[in-house]
Amino acid sequence: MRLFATETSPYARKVRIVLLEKNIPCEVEWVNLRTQDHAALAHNPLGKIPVLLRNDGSAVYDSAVIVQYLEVLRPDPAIIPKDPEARIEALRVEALASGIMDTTIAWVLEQRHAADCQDLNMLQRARGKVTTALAMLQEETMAWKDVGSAPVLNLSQIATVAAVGYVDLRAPDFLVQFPDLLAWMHSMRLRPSVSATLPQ
Ligand SMILES: N[C@@H](CCC(=O)N[C@@H](CS)C(=O)NCC(=O)O)C(=O)O
Repeated sequence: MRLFATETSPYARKVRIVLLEKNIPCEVEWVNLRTQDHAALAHNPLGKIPVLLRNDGSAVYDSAVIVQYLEVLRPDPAIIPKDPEARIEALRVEALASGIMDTTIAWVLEQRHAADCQDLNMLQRARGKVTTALAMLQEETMAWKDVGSAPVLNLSQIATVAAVGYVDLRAPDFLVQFPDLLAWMHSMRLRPSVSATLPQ
């Protein structure tokens, strides 16, 4: 199997952590999204990464679908709870984390416009949404104090690491008001799947 990814994509990082936690061998091909004809385009017409190319040549995307595929491919160790209520809860946290990624990326792209062309309302709304969602993730992490040394991480924790790691990379100011979340992230760096996928 081959994963098309970039080193900074939080969606790809979520998948890379799942692969490491489940010990699934997979080649990673780094893609340059700035080029018109990057390799992932041949497998996803939307040109988005991550894309997982299976050994039979078929492609799986987006990141949430890849995670579900990997859980079916290698059910043990499980990262998604089997209990229906716990499962929905894990998928909700994954969706919250994905929303943080989407909104932070939109904020970053808007910030790249010349100062007099930026949509200040949009920037303010995006910042408000991300910080409210980060406050919710900080609450979640209160119950995850010792997961750094757990046998396996679960999807909620993996998605949280990927989302907060991206905010820390691109908009570290947003995190200043969440010292407990930052401390939790720091403690997670001891975990090999987390340290091996730190965005560069
Ligand atoms: N919902 C998708 C989002 C993937 C996504 O937006 N990836 C970004 C990189 S972080 C991308 O490929 N952007 C290039 C583009 O949109 O053309 C997922 O979860 O995989």
